[in-house]
Amino acid sequence: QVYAVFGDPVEHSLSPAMQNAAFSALGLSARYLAFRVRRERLRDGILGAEAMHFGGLNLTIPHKEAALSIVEPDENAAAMGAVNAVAFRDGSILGYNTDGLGAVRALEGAGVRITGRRVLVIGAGGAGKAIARQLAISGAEVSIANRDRSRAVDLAAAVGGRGYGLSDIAELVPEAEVVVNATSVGMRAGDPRLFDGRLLQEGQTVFDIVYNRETELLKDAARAGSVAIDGVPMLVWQGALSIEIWTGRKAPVEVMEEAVREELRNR
Ligand code: SKM
Repeated sequence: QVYAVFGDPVEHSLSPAMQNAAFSALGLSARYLAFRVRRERLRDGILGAEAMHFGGLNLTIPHKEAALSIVEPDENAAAMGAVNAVAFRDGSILGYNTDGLGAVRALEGAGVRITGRRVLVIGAGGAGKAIARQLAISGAEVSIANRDRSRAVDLAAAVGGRGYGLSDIAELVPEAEVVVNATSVGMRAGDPRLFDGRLLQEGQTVFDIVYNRETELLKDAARAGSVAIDGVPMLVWQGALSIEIWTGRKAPVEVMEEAVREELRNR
């Protein structure tokens, strides 16, 4: 059985290393590959994969939103406006979003209780949308801060939270119990800080979706004595939930996390 991630660019994807490790651990004879699929060929790619009886797909940048009009999204993916997992079932092409739940599982895995917690999500793009919605479903009190304030306000209205601009961040951070960076700020060395690290306090949890390096935000969090969670567990959990959708098997998350960290060390 063949599985794949479609993206453009896609060379950076850690999914092949992670998912192939998972399939081996599960004893499945399956292969997971990365394909560069151009934006305008997404439909061809998905239909081709279906024609060739692929087991399933993940979608990453820039395909998650466009896929909504190609596959049948479930309610969750439709509400998040993004599909990152595709399954082929009895002639139907089904779309799911495992990013939001992946983030929640990452937090829970680190021992963070979500229900009733004040959570600040920074960023209202694709990841921010999925994470904010899933946190709200899990019972968090969600605030969203975004450079374009109107996007934060729209997302907050959709999930039942509050929306702010980035200028409010200095007041929001100290009040939050959990701070989530759902932007790509920090992916590149030399990126500016999202906010002054001295605003963080002991007892807070900081979750940064960036997984390729230790960001300034995570360093600030460690200095402040708060719990710091990088983006690897979310990547692992979105992949694990994808495997569960495709195969009905429980995914070996520890093996997957080790495969991702090993791959990152070798890059
Ligand atoms: O949502 C995930 C996607 O399923 C796979 C991925 C990757 O391979 O880099 C990243 C995220 O967008």
